[in-house]
Amino acid sequence: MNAISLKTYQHRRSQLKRDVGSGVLLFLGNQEVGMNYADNTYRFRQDSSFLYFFGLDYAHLAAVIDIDEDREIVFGNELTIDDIVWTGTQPTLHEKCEQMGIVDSRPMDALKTYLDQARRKGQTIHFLPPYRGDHQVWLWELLGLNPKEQGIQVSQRMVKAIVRQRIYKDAEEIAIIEEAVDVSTRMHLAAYRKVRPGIHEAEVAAAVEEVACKEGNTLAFPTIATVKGQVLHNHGFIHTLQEGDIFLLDAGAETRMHYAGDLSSSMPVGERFTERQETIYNIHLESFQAAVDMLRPGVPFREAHLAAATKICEGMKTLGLMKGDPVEAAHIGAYALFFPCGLGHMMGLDVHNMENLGEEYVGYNEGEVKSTQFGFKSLRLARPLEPGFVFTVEPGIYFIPELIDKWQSEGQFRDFINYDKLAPWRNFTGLRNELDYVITDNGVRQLGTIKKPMTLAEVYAAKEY
Ligand SMILES: [Mn+2]
Repeated sequence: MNAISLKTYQHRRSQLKRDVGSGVLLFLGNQEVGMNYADNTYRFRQDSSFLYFFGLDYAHLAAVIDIDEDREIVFGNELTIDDIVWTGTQPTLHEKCEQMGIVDSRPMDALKTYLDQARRKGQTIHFLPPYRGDHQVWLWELLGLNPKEQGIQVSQRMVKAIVRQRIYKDAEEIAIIEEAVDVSTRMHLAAYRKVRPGIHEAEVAAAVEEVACKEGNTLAFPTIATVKGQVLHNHGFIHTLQEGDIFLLDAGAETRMHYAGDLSSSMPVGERFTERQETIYNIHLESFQAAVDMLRPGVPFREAHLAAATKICEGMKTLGLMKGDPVEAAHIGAYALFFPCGLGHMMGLDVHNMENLGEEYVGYNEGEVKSTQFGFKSLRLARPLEPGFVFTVEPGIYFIPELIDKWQSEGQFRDFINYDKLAPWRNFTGLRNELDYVITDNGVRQLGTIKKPMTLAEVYAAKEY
């Protein structure tokens, strides 16, 4: 298993101190969270920025980097005998911190005192946007800010400095991400073997998740395993697979180091796709390739998105479902009837990397405003690509009956969409593939050492029908 070296953690903290320049950086670690009662908790997941800078994968910790005093302090409590009886023992707080190159550890009670003193000295307390209720309450206790005020008081300086670091993946991180992608690919290969008429979506999901779980990984996000792929986040597992259906899987592993893989596959439930399904699948593959052909340093990801959207419009035009100039149809947003989401997103410690810090800081250049138009508003990544960026590419083609009806009744993009030709396609459902990439100094590299089926021939060969 690849890991991150102590030197890297120390370097990350030093760079952050230099970049923010002054004040006190407050990091709240995650807590155990009750699912239906306090002692029955969700799987513990440490906050990703906490992991990135401190590497401590334990609940109930906080950390402070006091830039003005040049101090790094971790706050936490030692286990009580009750904790040890129920959950076993752990290294002491001091031992945990020493492994991460931090010599100063203090009881959790001392955190508020430390922050109060810092504020009395006139130091700025920088903190990140809270995404959990318990962090909002904690910030209220520590800083006296009620949750409504917290959003405005979030430190943009700290957010931007963290994004500036976490957005570039170094060789250590890429090696771990590649492990996650390989596990994810094997999860998908299990689905190609499992999918057939008569079995249930839940059986495929179980086969997929087994691959991740039996090697000690977890899931990077809830699995999508469905024959209703037009519902973009379909987590229900309620259908039985039937001959003629398209099965869509979107699933990925999170390694023990908490880096994510994220892949999607579409396959026939039967031996082969129907002719119509093959046609749409191939239009989708062309759009995928058009996007990948754009990927290199300096090219805005928005351009790759538009290249994929243009190919979809071209394909729809050959089927008579669209008309007019495909380039224009893509640029004004008519493509979004069939491709209502973005082409991809940053990936790292989070499957949508750093989305908690604010999508506009991660996926967009400073000063660049995200569109509010349907389709473009779901483009999570738009900025020019740089070496070290790790992200997904996942164009799809979906027929969403409710969306078709809405656009038709509103007369949206009537010059580009042949609504009268869409009736026979309403129940087509949807399909996508998704792969993960890293931008290199002069191009792009697909992540993973195992091939995921993409072409029709590869898809059919991967099925054990
Ligand atoms: Mn994705």
